[in-house]
Amino acid sequence: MTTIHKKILACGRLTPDECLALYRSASLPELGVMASAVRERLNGRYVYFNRNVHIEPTNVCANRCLFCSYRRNEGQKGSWDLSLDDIFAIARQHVGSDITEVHIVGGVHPRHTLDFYERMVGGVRRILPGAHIKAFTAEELWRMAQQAGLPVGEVLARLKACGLQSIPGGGAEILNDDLRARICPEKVCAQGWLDVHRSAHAQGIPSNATMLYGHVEAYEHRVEHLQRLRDLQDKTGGFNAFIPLKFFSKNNRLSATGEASAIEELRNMAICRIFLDNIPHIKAYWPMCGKAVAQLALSFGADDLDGTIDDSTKIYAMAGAHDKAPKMTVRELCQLAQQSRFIPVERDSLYHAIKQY
Ligand code: V47
Repeated sequence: MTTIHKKILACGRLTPDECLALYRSASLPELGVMASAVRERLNGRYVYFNRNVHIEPTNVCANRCLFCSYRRNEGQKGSWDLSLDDIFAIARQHVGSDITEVHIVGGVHPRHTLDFYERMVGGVRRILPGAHIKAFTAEELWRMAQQAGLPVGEVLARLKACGLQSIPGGGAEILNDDLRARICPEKVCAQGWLDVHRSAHAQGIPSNATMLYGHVEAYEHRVEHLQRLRDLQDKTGGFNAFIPLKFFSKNNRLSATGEASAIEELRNMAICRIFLDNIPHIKAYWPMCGKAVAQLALSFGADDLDGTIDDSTKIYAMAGAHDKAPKMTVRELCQLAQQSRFIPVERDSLYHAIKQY
């Protein structure tokens, strides 16, 4: 047994150098054993999922991230830009359904004002009063604040008053400014992304964190990213889940870099679980990684499968993900967990158990 393995079994915390050593040399089976030990300590044999839908108001975006296959200019072929009425019509389609979460995320629209987003959240809240609203990445929130000339804390407070309950983990990409300058030059800087989350946590708004990997970053960048998240989580405790997002290479300006293998996806999942010992849940986001890898990921540290989705997100299909119309029934989600001898649990957005299967 290696020193790192012994440390993990003794509930020790990995240093960044140890994390880098795992990325460089640990084998997949070794990582599976170590990540499963951490996973079992934190989440037992449970696999969480929820009943959710996404609303993607627009893919018109002021940013031009090199990895993005989704963004369009205003009026460009393939763009969409929903009005508030369009958005409310989508929300109304779910009245009387069993969904418990609406995830709202889209492009950074060049012209919309904070008032538009307040009316959006308030309207969805009135139409679906029982659903949790998880909305707007740190990038979108930072832009709203810039556009309104307000501190981001005030933007968050105003959206919270309208019904915002948590924020998703997007826009993090890799939390290193040199790399951000190369792949997403217009986006908020690494510290800015963290500050939006810190501000949300201070107001009792929990959030998630992602990492977009498998493009031009080095293992050192991934370690720095994880370290910065772990440091913030030590201070606030506001992150519920971490979601590694493998870069998909179709229809974007980083296509030439190729894509990480399934082995690398599982290795990365395991290392994230091991290193982020203070973030309770690791999500295998199946519309991105596919159902088969998501199922395997449960044996490499993941304990959460996101949700039913119901064909409501396009971002990964546009970048080349296999599932062009992602949806899963509760029965299918339960089967993924049970076939791997885990116990499926339907959760709410804050990870309270609703029903164990
Ligand atoms: O920030 C963009 C990523 C993210 C590509 O919080 C790409 O529960 C792969 O953050 N290949 C948005 N990834 C999605 C997101 C998310 C998804 C699911 C659950 C949650 C949550 C959050 O998608 C972006 C970016 O990192 N992304 N383009 C691409 N070509």
